[in-house]
Amino acid sequence: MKETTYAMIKPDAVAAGKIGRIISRFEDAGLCIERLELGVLTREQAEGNYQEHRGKPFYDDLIAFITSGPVVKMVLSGEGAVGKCRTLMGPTNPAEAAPGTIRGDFGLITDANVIHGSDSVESAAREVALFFGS
Ligand code: IDP
Ligand code: MG
Repeated sequence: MKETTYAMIKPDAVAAGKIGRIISRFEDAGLCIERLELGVLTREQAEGNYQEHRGKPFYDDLIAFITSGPVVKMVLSGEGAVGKCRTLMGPTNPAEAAPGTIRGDFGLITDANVIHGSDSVESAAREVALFFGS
């Protein structure tokens, strides 16, 4: 089924100059880039994106990190786009991410793990609205 998802290149990967190579992974996999924007998240956007993690030990560091510099916000579409994007990303901890995944190739630690992607169709709709409006 054709789906829409939200993905975001995090400040570590933008600072490391990996934007083009990461976007290529999505394009090479056949996902269509519907929206694309570089910018620094507001605190409200960061908290909205990570509301499920509020109160966890890493939450304050996560909000500080994700607002620490520019990110690349993207809306991607295609067959099974939500799961496809997550597969291309690899697991949350880059140390456990296989070579060939974005986190496996460009990341080292969970705190700065290169890329965000919506985890469900419902999260995707919420995150697209949060960052691009509905
Ligand atoms: P995901 O990004 O793979 O969906 P989530 O569990 O939703 O992973 O966590 C959101 C983000 O919070 C992660 O991408 C990572 O940046 C950060 N994070 C998650 N767990 C930890 C942790 O145990 N320590 C530090 N940061 C974490
Ligand atoms: Mg998540």
